[in-house]
Amino acid sequence: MIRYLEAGESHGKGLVAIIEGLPAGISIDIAFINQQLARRQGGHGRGGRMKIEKDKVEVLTGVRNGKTLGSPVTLMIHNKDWANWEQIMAAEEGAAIDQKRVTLPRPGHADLTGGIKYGHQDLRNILERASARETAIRVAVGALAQSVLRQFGVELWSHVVSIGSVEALPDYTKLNDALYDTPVYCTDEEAERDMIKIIDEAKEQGDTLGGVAEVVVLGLPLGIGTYVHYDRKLDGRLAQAVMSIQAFKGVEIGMGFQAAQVPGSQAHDEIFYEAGRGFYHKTNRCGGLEGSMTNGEPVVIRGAMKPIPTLYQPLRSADFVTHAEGLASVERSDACAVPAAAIVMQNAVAWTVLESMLEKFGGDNWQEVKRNYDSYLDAVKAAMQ
Ligand code: EPS
Repeated sequence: MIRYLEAGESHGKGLVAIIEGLPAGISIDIAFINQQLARRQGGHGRGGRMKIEKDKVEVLTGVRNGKTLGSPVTLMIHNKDWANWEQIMAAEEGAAIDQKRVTLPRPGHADLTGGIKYGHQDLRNILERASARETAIRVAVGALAQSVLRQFGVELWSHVVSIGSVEALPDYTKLNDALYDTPVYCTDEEAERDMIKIIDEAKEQGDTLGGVAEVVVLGLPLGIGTYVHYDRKLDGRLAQAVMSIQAFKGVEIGMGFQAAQVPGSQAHDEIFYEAGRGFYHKTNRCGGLEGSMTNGEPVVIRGAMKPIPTLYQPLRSADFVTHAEGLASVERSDACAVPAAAIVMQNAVAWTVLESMLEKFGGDNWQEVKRNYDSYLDAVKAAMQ
């Protein structure tokens, strides 16, 4: 029911998205979108590009006087770095095309396979689109989704649960705005100190670090998603959303992989009933999803990010054109982007949740959606009695 297409190169003019299917009359919080964009740029371990950019969204179409019109919404983020790349990245034919040519593919990046598959001689044509710069526009789209979800009373939070070998003991009472003023968006102060230390060490050695981020979705009613068909299962959709973020190699919901190691008696959430309250659980091992549907508990999802493949101390590679031995290309990189990736994940999850919400409660305008939503909540309440 809602969909979007986004485009843009890392050093091109900017990144754009066209979102289609949003009901009319939804309040759009542009300041909130910009806040999410600023958080994506943050985190200890970010590199030089973030000193150049100050990402701000421009709403080109589909919103008037703070509210959606029901027509496609177009978002744009301008790349400030474009000023330094205008000739090299120009759409027109030009002499600057061979400046900044890339021929030494980075192990772990899209460079080599992309070059062969798309038939390019200059691997810049691959890295420009494969770059994690693209996540800026995904955050803008997801932040718009978050601003809609807040009107349903749904909130999302993200935090870092590990970086390299340092694991945090999460404190869920610290999931609030103040967390994003801290260096690594981690709720465990002792782990935070160790994380900063290993990021600094990795940076000194020209190396990079990955980690695990977690997103918590609060306030979702039960019954979002469905068990009936593979492509509408919410857990499957969430996994796709997370795995499509650059450098993500794993995803877990609730206990995740740990559930595979314990007997069934320790893997499930027993059901209780109390008059007035209805059915409830005392645990949330399933991460708020049973039968691919929300069960009314917080949705908890984790994503594992591998270390960024652009290393200042480059790995061995072979030249794409001459086949000569060499070291992988490096222009600029981040020693660690896990805090930023947590924000990307939060917004990727938000879009997918909104998609499933509007599939169930959709309408042409917000009043219609809200009526559908409220009457469903009444029906759920009645079914609990
Ligand atoms: C990024 C922008 C990129 C990198 C980084 C993330 O900008 P540039 O290529 O100009 O330095 O800083 O992406 C990667 C290291 C990568 O391998 O994709 C951003 O906006 O998040």
